[in-house]
Amino acid sequence: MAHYFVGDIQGCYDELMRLMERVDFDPSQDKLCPVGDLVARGPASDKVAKLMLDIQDSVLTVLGNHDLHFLSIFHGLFQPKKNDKLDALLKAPFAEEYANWLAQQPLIRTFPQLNIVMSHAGLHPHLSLQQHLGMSDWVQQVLAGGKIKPWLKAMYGDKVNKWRADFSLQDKFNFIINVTTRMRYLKNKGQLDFKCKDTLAAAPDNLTPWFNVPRMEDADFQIVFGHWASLMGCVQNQQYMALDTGCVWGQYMTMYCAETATKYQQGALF
Ligand SMILES: [Mn+2]
Repeated sequence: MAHYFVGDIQGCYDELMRLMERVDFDPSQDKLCPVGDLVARGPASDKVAKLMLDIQDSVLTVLGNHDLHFLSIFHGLFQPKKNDKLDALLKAPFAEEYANWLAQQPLIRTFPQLNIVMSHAGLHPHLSLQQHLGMSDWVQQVLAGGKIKPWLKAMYGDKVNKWRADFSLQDKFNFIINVTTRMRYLKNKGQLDFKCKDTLAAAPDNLTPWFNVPRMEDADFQIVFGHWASLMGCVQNQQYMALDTGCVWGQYMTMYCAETATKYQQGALF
């Protein structure tokens, strides 16, 4: 039995299948742990969604920004854009089942036996794991509770960029979602920057990648995350494991077996 963490899939079904074949993935024993952004932009979001439903007892995922965006479109808050390439999934007979399954998924998952915490974008260095989990557990209950439309509708925007003790409920909801699904760079007081997606070398001086800001908490777990394709896996160490290697942008998909610390790559060049 092994846990296979995998970077942003974004509808890249073929690469995912080839990786699962390479590791001889066995849904009766193994766990597939995608870092979120399962669908959107890639060629076969419908096939990825169907696969997740088919093997859902073996899937441990977290929500990414594109997953939340799919839920917003599914619930009628936005029209899908052409480049989202979500039409086939939205028209599929299992679209509602998929949306319901997705709405049950958490923003953060912990794997105590592996000493791993997984979040699509990461964890804010100024907050403890317990603070993160308190908020993300609550958001999971809200999303799974059925009345998600007003929360999703008020989720969009860049206003909530910094932790405050006196948050309204909606601001708390937006903050933890911004941290766990959108964060890349932080400004010097820990405010989230929502614009810069650059490589570390190209970033302006006033921005620091969230994982280079010292963590407030003296934690010994590894954070597994995706979301940041331009990192191209350059941050893979005992503390931080960045798995988005831009498969949907013509690069490759990365799978990481935690038990053996082995990485597998699949894409145009492999
Ligand atoms: Mn993302």
